[in-house]
Amino acid sequence: MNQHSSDDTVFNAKVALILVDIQHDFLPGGALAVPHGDEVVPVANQRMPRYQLVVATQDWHPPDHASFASQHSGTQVGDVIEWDGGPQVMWPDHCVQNTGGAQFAAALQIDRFDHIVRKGTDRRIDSYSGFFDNNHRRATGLHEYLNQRGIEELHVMGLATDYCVKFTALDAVELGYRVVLIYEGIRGVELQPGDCQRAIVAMQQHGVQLAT
Ligand code: VGL
Ligand code: ZN
Repeated sequence: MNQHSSDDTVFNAKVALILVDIQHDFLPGGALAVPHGDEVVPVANQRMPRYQLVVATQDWHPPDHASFASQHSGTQVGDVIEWDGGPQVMWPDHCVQNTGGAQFAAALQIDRFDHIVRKGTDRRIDSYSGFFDNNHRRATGLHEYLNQRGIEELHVMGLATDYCVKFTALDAVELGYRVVLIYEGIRGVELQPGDCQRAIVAMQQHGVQLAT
């Protein structure tokens, strides 16, 4: 009856939805479980039909990835080491290529994805952002993909607020996109209390808009 309520507005062709790392290992029970991470899945499913372009990022690490504590003797999960010229958080083995943990959440309607960007594939360097590795040396190709399709605005949601969502949104702003964070669709790791709140403030300070 009410076909034009704001809830089911379809955004114009210059707006894309970016779903960040909604994968098994980041859901409760996964290797790097984000508390309440599963709650973003219905939000993503509900939102996808409203966009003409949907892109998902997928953390996709080799088994010996340098972000894994298992690769650095004497380190524990949560430690921060100096690695390749920058700080690197030590994570549990997660999102290993071609394992179940790297798959998208089972309930996620992946048939609605237009494109998937895999990141963190080089063992030597981590890649929180969907656009660049953590040292901004190599691009993933996401910017070119969006650019070729005339995308000017990105609506970002997924996991985790304080890592991959944050760095994807910050890079997007820097690349010139208008960026909107879908608040109900993000959850964070919160290694330190307040990390998620600080991440949201940092994003806002860099020009990310918050959609609640
Ligand atoms: C992520 C830590 C390590 C994320 C990925 O998706 O936020 N966090 N790898
Ligand atoms: Zn990772």
